[in-house]
Amino acid sequence: MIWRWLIFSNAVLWLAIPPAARAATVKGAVEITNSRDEAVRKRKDYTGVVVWLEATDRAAPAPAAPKRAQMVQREKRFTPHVIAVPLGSTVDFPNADPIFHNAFSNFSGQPFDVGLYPPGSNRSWVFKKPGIVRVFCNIHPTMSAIIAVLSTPWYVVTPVSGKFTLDNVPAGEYQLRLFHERAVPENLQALERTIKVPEGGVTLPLISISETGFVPAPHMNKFGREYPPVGNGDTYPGAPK
Ligand SMILES: [Cu+2]
Repeated sequence: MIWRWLIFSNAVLWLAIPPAARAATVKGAVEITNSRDEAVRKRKDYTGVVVWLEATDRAAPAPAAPKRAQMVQREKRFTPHVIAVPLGSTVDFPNADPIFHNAFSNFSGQPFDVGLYPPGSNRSWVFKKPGIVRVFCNIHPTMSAIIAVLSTPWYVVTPVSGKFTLDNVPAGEYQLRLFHERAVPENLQALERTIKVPEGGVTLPLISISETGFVPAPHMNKFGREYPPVGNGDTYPGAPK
């Protein structure tokens, strides 16, 4: 009898919730193909793909509340390498290295420059424009990272497995959007699609992202010039002589 009562009471609760508030779960997975990246080829490392949904059958809802995120600089790397944050969020760039760094971006997403700063200190930036921000260091040409600034509440960055879950998605119609730093824009656009999310949620078919056509290109420093030759790259205050 108890189980019958439980089913009945849960059903009553379910019916008491207005349809728009019955948020569903969207599950899916990405794989990365045609990659020259060793981690992808050898370990099937599908980390760092940004997946997000934009409502298409109603007015866009407010983005998630701005948050404080962190991108640490350690061993001349930005960690995590890819983050996604709601519009208006603050990103800290703590310098955990014994050397100076200078995070900046001069790409179209949102140019910023936190300036040169010493070991053990932090600089922050508030990201007020939605888009993909490509982050570099003005001292070290090999350092790069991605910050996806999103104006939608439904977004995720894939873990190594490539599997993702988007929670609290109200039933409706959405544009599925993707970003992967080693996929050319045409390949990503071809994968974007309209999806219907029913009240019971949905599991999407595998999303296969090809890196075909991707050519790693050197970027300029924040002054729009080439980095000094290797060996002279650490010409910052306090650099070893
Ligand atoms: Cu650096």
